[in-house]
Amino acid sequence: MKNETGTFQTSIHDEDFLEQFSGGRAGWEGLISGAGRDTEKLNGTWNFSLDPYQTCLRAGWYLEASHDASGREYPLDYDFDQWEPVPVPSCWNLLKKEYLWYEGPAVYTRKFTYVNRGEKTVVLKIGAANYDAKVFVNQRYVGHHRGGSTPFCFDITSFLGHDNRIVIVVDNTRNPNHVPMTNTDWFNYGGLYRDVELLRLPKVAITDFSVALVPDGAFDKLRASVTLSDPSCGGQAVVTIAELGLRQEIPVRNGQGEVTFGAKPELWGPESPRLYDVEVRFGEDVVTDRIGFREIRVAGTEIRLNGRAIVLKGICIHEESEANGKSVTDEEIRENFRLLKDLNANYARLAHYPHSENAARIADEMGILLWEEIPVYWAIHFRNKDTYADAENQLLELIRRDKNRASVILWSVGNENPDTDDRLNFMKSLALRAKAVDGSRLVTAACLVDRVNLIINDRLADSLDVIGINEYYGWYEPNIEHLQVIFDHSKPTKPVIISEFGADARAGERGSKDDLWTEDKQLEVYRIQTQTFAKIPYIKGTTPWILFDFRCPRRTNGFQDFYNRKGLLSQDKKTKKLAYFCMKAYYSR
Ligand code: GCB
Repeated sequence: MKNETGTFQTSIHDEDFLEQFSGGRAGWEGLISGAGRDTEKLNGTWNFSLDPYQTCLRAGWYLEASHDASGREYPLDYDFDQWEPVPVPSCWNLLKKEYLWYEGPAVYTRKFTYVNRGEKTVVLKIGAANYDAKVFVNQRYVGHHRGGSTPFCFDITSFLGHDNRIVIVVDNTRNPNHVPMTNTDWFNYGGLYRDVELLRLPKVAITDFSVALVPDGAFDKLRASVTLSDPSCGGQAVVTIAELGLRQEIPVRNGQGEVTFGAKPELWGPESPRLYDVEVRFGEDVVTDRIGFREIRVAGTEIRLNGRAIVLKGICIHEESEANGKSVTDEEIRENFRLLKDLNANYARLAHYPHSENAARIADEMGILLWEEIPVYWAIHFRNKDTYADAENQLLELIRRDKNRASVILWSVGNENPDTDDRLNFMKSLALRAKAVDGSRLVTAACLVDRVNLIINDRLADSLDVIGINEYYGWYEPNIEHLQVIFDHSKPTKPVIISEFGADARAGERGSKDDLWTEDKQLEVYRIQTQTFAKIPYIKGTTPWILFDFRCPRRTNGFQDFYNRKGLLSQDKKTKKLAYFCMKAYYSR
């Protein structure tokens, strides 16, 4: 470490200080399944400080060097234990009024004791940190992660003692090379906003596994796969599904194993979200999960769930609550899904980035189908290879995390990106990658229409199973009759989902159907949009934008007041706008 001396002069004259933290990047391959493991949460009270000038990293605060080489006590600019106590998980923006708009680095630290209980490996797992996180344990740099919504792991076994200090520098600075880049239509919450936990693992651990129905239309086979922490390891893993009377060996070679075997589970679906207790063992290690078995395929312009054509009656949802920002509670997730069910819907688009892992777990239980997405949003630095690597890593982390969730039927590789060659290459590669690693789901993206020629014509569609279309006819696009023209001009050979449409209305604002920002105008847009969709046979799903109003720095007029007002409900979810009832009636058909 360059900063080891911790002197004033070395730190103020060194503008290359970040180089020392460029190694040790955590990625999807290091992500370890916590399924059913007895994990130890490091949630709770941490000490916290904003650090806008990155002084923790520049001056090496994490080294906790209180004396210089001559033994003199050094005048330190920090005092970890006196810093403000904050809850983890949480978003710092909502902890204090003056933190609301803060974007930049901030430092979290806490102490914890560790006593070995016979495990060989201890892994630190962080559910999400927006956007960049650098981790230090006991004065040593462990590694970093980038990407604001997916989990990551570090093996910290060799860093631990009995008494430990952890320091995590989280930085939510928006950056043109990031995924997403600087401009989005949502609030840039910062912080350690999901669980931080320790996993205790035996010498050889199951790092990843999946058990899924073989998608061949027969509904009589399962495929189980397993990956071990030691790539040289072989032997037999065992998958057990007691309720099906099944115990199946998985031959493992070079740390990997896969087997297909006969089984006739009750199928998972919105009407009967049947989940089975599944256990996978290898040697001393065991993971357990509640897994549903279902098949999702497309046939022509149909989407078929368990062999039957299905219409996806959905709604878009941002991961946000008024009180907790992105650090949503399970109860808040359940509340959203209850509202969705009240709308007669069966499906949600979790926009525009991976939501909490618990969202898909709860959807599994409640029988809700999901579209999950990575934040390849609007303009991205599509030529930049490093940006691609970041996007692909986020995609693979998401797939690895949620691949055992029956509710997840669609992976979306992005939203509303311009149809350029660079974007096509970038997103096509993501779509192919998603298909290659997960053959049991469909791949999609929220595309734009060709608004000049009024036709669905995105070149990315060739690489997708389902075409998502965002359109705002009647709102951004004034002539709502163009919608019908677009559908008449288009002859898609794949299912189309209207992944967004809508209009802003401040709850309680009334007027005529032509008055912007009123519930009446929003209702009118919904009325015409839904009437138009009803006549188009290839539209197999809709997710209006959006369930409830959400914070957005771009929205500054008096009706908006820094909220996007396209919600069917107000931001506190207490007021249902008129359009809510229109959508509810449409979905009851
Ligand atoms: C879109 C974006 C979404 C925005 C929405 C809007 O097309 O995908 O993120 O919030 O429009 O309200 O403009």
